[in-house]
Amino acid sequence: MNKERKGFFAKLKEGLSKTKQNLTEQIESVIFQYKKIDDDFLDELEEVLITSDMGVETTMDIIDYIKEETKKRKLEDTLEIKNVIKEYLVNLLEENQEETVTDKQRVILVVGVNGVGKTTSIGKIAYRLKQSGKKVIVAAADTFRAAAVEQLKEWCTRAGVDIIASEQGSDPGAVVFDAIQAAKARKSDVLICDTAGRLHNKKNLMNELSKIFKILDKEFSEAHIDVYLVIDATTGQNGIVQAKLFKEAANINGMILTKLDGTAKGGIAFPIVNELKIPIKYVGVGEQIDDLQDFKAQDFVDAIFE
Ligand SMILES: Nc1nc2c(ncn2[C@@H]2O[C@H](COP(=O)(O)OP(=O)(O)O)[C@@H](O)[C@H]2O)c(=O)[nH]1
Ligand SMILES: [Mg+2]
Repeated sequence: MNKERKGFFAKLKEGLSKTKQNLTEQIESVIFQYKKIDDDFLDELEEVLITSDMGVETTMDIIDYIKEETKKRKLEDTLEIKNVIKEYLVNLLEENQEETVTDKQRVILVVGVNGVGKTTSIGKIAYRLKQSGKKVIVAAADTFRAAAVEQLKEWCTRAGVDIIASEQGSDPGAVVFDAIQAAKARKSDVLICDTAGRLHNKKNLMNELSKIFKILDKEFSEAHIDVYLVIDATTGQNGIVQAKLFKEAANINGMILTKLDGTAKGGIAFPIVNELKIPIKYVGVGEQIDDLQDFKAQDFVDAIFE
């Protein structure tokens, strides 16, 4: 690891220290309690995983994998199981993980319920893209609250990128329309759209998002469009419920997991990816502009398990 990587990893590890306590230390206590890999050990491990944030489905998958690998590799000692679990989790998180490589202009539509960290994450992404030499425009399509536009403006000033905004209560679709025209005229590399997180019900959500998608389709069909869902790690299992709802309402192809700093619930990343089959693209590890990292499966698992 180079120095910068190391700094990122240290930050991630520090943020995930409570998750480590919650998950790894419990797993280790079962491993030390039992010496041999047998049914009693597996039952106990299953219980620990379920009561952590893994959830039933993912726990069953992990236990099945352990059983298979134990047989295949003729494992006997429980001490070997931690690495088997890590291996399973890295593979799980790496599935569908693909970097976006495109020559087209890009659009990132950021969705998620109120308070999860959409606006903050947009500020951080805008900053990162700008730092890497990209021309970025941000669309303030959360027109529901006046404060939302002000907050986004502040982030854009800090990041040094342009923002397209309208007054509170205006049509989010109109803002996106204007932003698309600006993106074309100014030849931006990436247009990032903020959205309101009004999640009364699925129909409502679909209506609001589908308007934006129609405009993108019609006005900017030449662009590469990503839809990233922001999930607040501190909400634990509820994050999975939100993610499922959004997946039904929109073509989500990436997730941003925020507030990993200081929560014990970072393990939620595993069942979310397992149940939704959507890759995590970024993780939020604090409130500062540089507190957003590319998601790296191996680093994430190492930070929790080492
Ligand atoms: N500790 C921490 N706080 C965060 C993170 N991301 C966002 N927040 C905070 O979460 C709150 C809501 O964020 P905001 O971006 O306004 O959420 P939005 O309603 O989805 O746009 C703010 O106080 C942010 O500072 C993160 O990664 N770590
Ligand atoms: Mg917001």
